[in-house]
Amino acid sequence: MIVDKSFINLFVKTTVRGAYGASLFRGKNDKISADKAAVDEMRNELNKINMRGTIVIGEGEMDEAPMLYINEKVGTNKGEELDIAVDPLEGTNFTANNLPNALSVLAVSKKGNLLHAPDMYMEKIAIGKDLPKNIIDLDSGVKENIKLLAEAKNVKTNELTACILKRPRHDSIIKSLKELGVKISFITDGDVSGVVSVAFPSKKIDIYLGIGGAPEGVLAAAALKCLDCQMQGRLYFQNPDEKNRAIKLGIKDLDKKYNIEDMVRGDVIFCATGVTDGDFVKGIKISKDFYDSETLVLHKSTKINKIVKSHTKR
Ligand code: VTB
Repeated sequence: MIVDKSFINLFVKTTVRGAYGASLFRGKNDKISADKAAVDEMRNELNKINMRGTIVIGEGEMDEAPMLYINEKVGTNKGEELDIAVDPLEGTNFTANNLPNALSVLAVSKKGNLLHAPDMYMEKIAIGKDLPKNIIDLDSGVKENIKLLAEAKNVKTNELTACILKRPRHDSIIKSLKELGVKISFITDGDVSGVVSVAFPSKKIDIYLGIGGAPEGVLAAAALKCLDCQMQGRLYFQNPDEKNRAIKLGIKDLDKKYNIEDMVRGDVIFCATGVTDGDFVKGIKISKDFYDSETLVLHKSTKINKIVKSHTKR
């Protein structure tokens, strides 16, 4: 992927505009309008960029999403062929209720390099950087993973903290964590942010565990790739129909455990702009004529890892 700073900035602008659009609906109890505003803004920006882009993770399949649907072409149709994963509003509930951690998120790679994850669940496990390779494995079970992580960090299991989405489907994971005395940091939504928190020691999250959206899994994998962390994901099917959908989307091995390299090959850019204030970035601040934004920007090959602030005319 041929990338320079000004090219990356075009994608930053895309999530900034997405976040700004959604921010107009904070606390209005209207998830649909908030999401639509983010989608409209993001699509408008993407279509200004000189690229031959394809949405590979988006708002849904063509028949169910009018915009930013899977396989939609974006950009000016000049330039490099790129694959784009978007979650224009990650945390529609957060936005509707004006709660922390709503983000507008995007990842970009060379064509063919992002897993085309269907819109269904994925089991996820993720840990931070500088740890022995392959110590986590979805098949090892929670207790084994925690014990190996504690050993690698040279701490007791009750000194570790796990982040997990608060859902009844996670009861058995939670039980195992409690038996080992692991501290639990629950989130109510937004597992892109949850997974990415393993990368930043200041967040004090040693491991992310649990089942969330597969598209969100690929976006988080893009971020963790830039931050040299480890993650594994596996599609989690709720019924035979979901299996058929995955097969139709070209997935051959339904039980495959995807490591980061299997979800995101080669170079990748990741941008996440705050809609509401959150763990990584502040939300959009609107004044009379301007708005301020904060975006977490990551780029694998140039090791960019920074918060970009903008002050833009409305
Ligand atoms: C997941 C998670 C997302 O919504 O998709 C979740 O990955 C939906 O899960 O980050 P449930 O079906 O259990 O509600 C988010 O939390 C927000 O989009």
